[in-house]
Amino acid sequence: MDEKKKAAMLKRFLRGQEKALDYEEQKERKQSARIRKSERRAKPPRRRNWADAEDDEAAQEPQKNIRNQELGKPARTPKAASSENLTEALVVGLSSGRAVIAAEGQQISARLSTEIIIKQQSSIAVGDRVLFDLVGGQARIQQVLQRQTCISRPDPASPSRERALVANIDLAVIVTAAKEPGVRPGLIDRFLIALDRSGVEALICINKLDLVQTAEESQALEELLFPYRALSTKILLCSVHNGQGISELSSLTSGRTSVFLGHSGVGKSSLLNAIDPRGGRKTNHGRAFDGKGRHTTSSSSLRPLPGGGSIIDTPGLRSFGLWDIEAGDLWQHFPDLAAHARQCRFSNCLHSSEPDCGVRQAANSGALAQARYASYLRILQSL
Ligand SMILES: Nc1nc2c(ncn2[C@@H]2O[C@H](COP(=O)(O)OP(=O)(O)OP(=O)(O)O)[C@@H](O)[C@H]2O)c(=O)[nH]1
Ligand SMILES: [Mg+2]
Ligand SMILES: [Zn+2]
Repeated sequence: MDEKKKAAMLKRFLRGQEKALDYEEQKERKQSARIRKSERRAKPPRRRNWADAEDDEAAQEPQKNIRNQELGKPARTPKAASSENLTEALVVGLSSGRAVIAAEGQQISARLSTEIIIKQQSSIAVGDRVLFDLVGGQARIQQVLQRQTCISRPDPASPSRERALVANIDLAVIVTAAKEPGVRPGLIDRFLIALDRSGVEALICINKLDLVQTAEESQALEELLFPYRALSTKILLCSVHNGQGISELSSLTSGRTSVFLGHSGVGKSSLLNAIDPRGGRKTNHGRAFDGKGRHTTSSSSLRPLPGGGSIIDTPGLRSFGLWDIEAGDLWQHFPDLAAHARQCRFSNCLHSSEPDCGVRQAANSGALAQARYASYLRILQSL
């Protein structure tokens, strides 16, 4: 689609949305747009690097990870509003200018304050704890409370802007399917780097194990997973269809806030339905010609689990690029690779073409999995 068509589509979409907003919201939108425009003029675009070419389709959704030390900052400057009128709530869903929040056992739709709207994609995410007040009988979110953890990425439509994916997560379940569409190690590696940087525990969940039927298929899967078995990250083999691994997944997520991440069609919503007795999440079969998903889940949503904790379903990611990571830091997020870095001649070795590189030697001798080293080099090149 050419730029002209895209712009016209966007205009039509925005016009449709505007009609749906009441007068006050329109005023807020216009004000935010003005401020955003002036911000864009003032700020140079941030550095980014694009997704692994191995990842499918558009490779258009780079990810920004917030470092642990940055997580201590509040998502935005607290407002000077009197805290007596403010009530705490949890963001369970988000749409443009609005959030669904859970407070005192109820779910309500709330507007975002102008300040939050301006930076919506970075300042508020599903999983955030917020303070809201009631203005003219309507809930309005005034403040986002300090986050424990946050996984964010650049806005796919405007990559120089940050978009927080989820907040306050204890566990991220990286879901991939043994078949239909198949395991994507490049994506697993990117998720692992991102989660390591954001301080969120990772769990690799290989779903659709029922589709692995021959000894050859089983061996091919084990070979793919072999490098990951050496890492401290837990790997869980699951099948929604025959129940394999479901009770373990249930107990691993129980009492914690977990997010399920992965490509479309790998079975994230199906797994969530399997561990949440209330089920009800929409699922859909993949495309017949390539087994890829149909992007059935269109927005992130959080649901509490009856036994304690909560789970967040997310839309399938096309790709998972990295942003805000220095080339020189990358190897530290590959623990298997880092184990050989001490043998390198240079302390600032990037482990690519430097002489006497311990990591490259380990990959050549088989002490380090070739696939992981190749993945490291691909990501390094993209930085
Ligand atoms: N054979 C098999 N099919 C499964 C399994 N789990 C899920 N599926 C099927 O895979 C398809 C996609 O499942 P979804 O749960 O919609 O996948 P998703 O990851 O939520 O996809 P998006 O919402 O598009 O991101 C559905 O037809 C499911 O029935 C499994 O363990 N085995
Ligand atoms: Mg889904
Ligand atoms: Zn080296």
